[in-house]
Amino acid sequence: MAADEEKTKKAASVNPMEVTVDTATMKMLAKAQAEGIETIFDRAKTMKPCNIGVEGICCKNCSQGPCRLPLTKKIREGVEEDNRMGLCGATPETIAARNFARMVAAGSAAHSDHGRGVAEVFLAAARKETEDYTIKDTKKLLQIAPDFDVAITVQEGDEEVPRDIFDIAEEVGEKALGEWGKQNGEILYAKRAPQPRYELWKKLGVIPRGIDREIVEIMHRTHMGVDQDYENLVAQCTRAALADGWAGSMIATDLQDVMFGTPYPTHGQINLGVLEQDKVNIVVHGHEPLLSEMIVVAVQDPEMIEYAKSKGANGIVLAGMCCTANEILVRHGMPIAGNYLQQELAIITGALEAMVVDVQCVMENLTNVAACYHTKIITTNPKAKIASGDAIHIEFDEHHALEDAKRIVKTAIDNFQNRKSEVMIPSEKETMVVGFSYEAINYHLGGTFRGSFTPLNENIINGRIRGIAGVVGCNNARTIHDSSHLIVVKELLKNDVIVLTTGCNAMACGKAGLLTPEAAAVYCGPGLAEVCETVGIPPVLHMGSCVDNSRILMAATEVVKAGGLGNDISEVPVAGCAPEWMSEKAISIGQYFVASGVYTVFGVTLPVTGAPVFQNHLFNELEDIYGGMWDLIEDPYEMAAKMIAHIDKKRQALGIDKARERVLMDMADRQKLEAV
Ligand code: BF8
Ligand code: SF4
Repeated sequence: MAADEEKTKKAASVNPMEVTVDTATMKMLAKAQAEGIETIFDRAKTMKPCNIGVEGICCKNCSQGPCRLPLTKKIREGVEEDNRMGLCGATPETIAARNFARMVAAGSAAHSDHGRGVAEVFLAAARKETEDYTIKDTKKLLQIAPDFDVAITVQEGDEEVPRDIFDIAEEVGEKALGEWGKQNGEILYAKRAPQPRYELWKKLGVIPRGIDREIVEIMHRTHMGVDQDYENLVAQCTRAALADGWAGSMIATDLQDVMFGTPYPTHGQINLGVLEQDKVNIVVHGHEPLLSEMIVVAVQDPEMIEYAKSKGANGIVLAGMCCTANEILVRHGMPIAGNYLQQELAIITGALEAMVVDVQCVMENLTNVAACYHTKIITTNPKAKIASGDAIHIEFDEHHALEDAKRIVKTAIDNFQNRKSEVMIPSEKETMVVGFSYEAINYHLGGTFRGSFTPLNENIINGRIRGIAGVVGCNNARTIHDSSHLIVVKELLKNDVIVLTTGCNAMACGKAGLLTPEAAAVYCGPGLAEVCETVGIPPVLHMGSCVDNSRILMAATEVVKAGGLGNDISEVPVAGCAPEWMSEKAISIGQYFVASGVYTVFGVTLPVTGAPVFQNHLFNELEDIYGGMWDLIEDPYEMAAKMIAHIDKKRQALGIDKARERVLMDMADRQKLEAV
């Protein structure tokens, strides 16, 4: 009893209004507190992070440590010399760089291992070893085949005829899978980058040889007593990160598109209000669409719907959580229940029959919360089981994928009659238009006859659009849920910067109504509003999940190719940010954006601040090397301002800054003018 009371007391300690800007989340936190359920929001208040770890200067790479090297005020101010070192002599620079590199390795591994799984299933589909997956988007297959040096025609006598689609797919699958184990040479997609970028990487010797090799090499180099030169470590970070963005993630995106369809604009709904009281509710949570694609099919099976009715339910709702949600949203318009910090809250509605999880961003606490309700947590991936609580494991195998999916759906239906606590589903749900792959942007902006990025470039050159921002990344319990995401995006829109989004930022934008064409008139400066209204697009373009950040790389490349905005990504008026990042994947993404020439700002904290020389390398020196660099800015207004300043710097270098001045002024200026 005393323990229960303690739990309730702890749970009551956080004020829902102070930790999120999302009203559905506030309501569910209030319900959690009333029912004595502790969530991540509560623990973020009661459990403080370690100051030394936050700054990146704790080394535990051997058992002589952990060696902790706090940065004192005197050292920071230059009053005292910085002669901090670990037992072995490792400097703060070495320690922070090694820690940073290991985050890149983990992030790149997570995305790339996802890609490997996709490539394996793709190959099984190409070889017709599975009935459940097939080659859906042949156009995209033909488009990517040349990048793998795969012929799309064959010689028949004197004639060159189209090659069998499944033969092409099999060779593409084999070549793609080969990218992981390659020991020498270059990843094949490196050549997709603008020519000068490719040449720069080649000159610097940072083109990844093979995906696995670069990740393993980070683990070797960061072992005790190996690479003790932070610049050399950062070069290896680049190799592993490029192996993520331009290989592991990009292959995942492409092969998923070929198997499940390239996203084109579609409608969707988002927030906890998508769950329905009288229906069986299933949430798929995690990252790989292989299983969720099958569950999408399973829940539409008339037999399953009948079965749900036989149990007293009015049908089945399938909703997504985290990036799995983005995957099934952009391809099928399936609803999203919420982003990362809402995963526990979906269970707290009391209306969730099953949460089906695979890999990444799945909180272990889900099982503790589920124990207070009837919800079944179902793990599906042999790499990702949960020891806490009563998770059930239904392993997913691509050879009988649909059968597995039906078993999972049936388990959820069987659980419908077990609801015990009071059900409370918040009413919040927003509609949105999503699915802007770069192919879709091409088509939308280019008009009916021929797709092209030229109109986008023209509008950037004439100043209606000031520049492009990629706003991506997670939620983080150390900062107000969704708040920084929305402030940064709204500031950018107000200043005529078009926003490309993925991951949990995309969901924050969706919940706030920013992913609708109507949002343009409300939030954008006049130039951007005019373009969005003419073309009929939202000012924030949802491009998919976190592996789909590769789509942003390709969109930036298309902008370069369309001409008029420089010869390389680093010359385009573009900036990126992750205002509420938390995952190691974000660090890998940040590094591949920087190495691709993009100014990239992170919010919250960055574990480099305890090593000023290393930090300076990332924040300043990298600009001379790659044309892109890191930054850390906690305040979202300042973050947007610095991104805009960078965009303006690029406009000036291109000589198009004058055009902009003639065309318009920003909202703040107009308000000032009106005030006068
Ligand atoms: O890959 S944005 S919290 S869900 S890591 Fe995770 Fe971060 Fe969300 Fe998707 Ni991406
Ligand atoms: Fe300490 Fe060096 Fe061991 Fe790190 S590697 S824990 S700095 S002795």
